[in-house]
Amino acid sequence: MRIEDVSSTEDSGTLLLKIVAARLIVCSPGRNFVTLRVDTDEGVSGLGDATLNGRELAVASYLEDHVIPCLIGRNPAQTEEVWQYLYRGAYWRRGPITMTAIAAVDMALWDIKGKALNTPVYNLLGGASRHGCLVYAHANGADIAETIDSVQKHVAEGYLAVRAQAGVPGIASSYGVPKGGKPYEPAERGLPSESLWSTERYLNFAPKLFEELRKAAGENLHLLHDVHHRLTPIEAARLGKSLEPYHLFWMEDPVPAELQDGFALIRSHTTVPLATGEVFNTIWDCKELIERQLIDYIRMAVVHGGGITPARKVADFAALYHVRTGYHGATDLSPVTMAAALHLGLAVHNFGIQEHMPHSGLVDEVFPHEYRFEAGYMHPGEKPGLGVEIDESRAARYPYQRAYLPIARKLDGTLTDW
Ligand code: GCO
Ligand code: MG
Repeated sequence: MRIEDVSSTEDSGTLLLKIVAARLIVCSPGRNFVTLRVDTDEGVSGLGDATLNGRELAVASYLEDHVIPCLIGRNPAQTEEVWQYLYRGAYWRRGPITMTAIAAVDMALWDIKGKALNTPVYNLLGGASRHGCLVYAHANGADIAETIDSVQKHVAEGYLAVRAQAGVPGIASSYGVPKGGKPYEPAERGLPSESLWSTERYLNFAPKLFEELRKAAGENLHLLHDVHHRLTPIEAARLGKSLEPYHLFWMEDPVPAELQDGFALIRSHTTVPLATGEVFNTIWDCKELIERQLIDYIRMAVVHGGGITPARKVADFAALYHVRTGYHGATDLSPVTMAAALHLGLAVHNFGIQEHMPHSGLVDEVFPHEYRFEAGYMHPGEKPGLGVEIDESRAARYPYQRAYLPIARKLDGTLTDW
């Protein structure tokens, strides 16, 4: 094979497919999703999620204007080659827009590869290492009593792990708490809404919440909590210590993760397991955290971390350092990402847990899928590829609507991390 033949369809074994078209489906069945569909000359097509909450059209343009023209004629079986072409070949690399766009292509190509070989994607990643992926649900409430009710409701549905968030007394709208009895959904149409934050009130309240939750839920339920990047390292250390008696499964995003030495400070004070990475995009955002064993779970999602190809490598790297996976799975990640995460989670040895915030019935109708929940675990299903389709005529009924995540301010008006 000559060097110039590497990107051609020749010489690549039995899979001689060619990409003949790729296009985007942007829809808003309650919330926005950007989906890439890649078609091949053999009639096999694949789907990839390209949704970046609140910045959807930037990724859509990156794909439409810059990536799709480069895909035509390529062999979709060459997942590694195409990934390197889009990552290295752009010269400008990393960042959420770029990596979400590359992830969409990568997912779609794995989907095609699975369908062409007539096997679910997890078989291409090493095969099943477990019977299902342990998932955690979201329990929210305006106060402790409501949160306990919500946890118990999820336990009754079969969940073995639950993330608990509650309204902080004296703060009008706390992170993770639903408004007006609706399920929690952070993105809102119109301009960004504003919420308030007080570290002092939160730090006084959070241990009481988990003390009551442990009493109500017993010792065996896995309890998780998301701090959503709001503390300084020493504040997070205090929170971690105060939560130790309630043995959380993890404390998530205690601090913004730009200054990663902060995690060393937290670690030196508390044994609460730490999870971070939902806003990361490449291994370079988490290499040090993993290598220095400063975290226990890596949350970088398939969709925002460049796809299945790099996520598999990050998981294998993390395994060397006793770090397990705990992928982001909020409702702003489409069912295509949920499926990709489950295929990967079923296969890698160091799977930890998967976030499961179920999509609305409307979203499930637009994206019919094979994955299923049973008794605390999820399974990606046995259908070849990723096992997710898109009903384009339904999707067309829900056109894109601009939406933003909220912003947060301290009680004196200072802008802070949401
Ligand atoms: C989580 C997340 C979400 C994010 C949301 C942003 O742990 O599920 O923190 O609630 O805020 O995905 O788009
Ligand atoms: Mg989070």
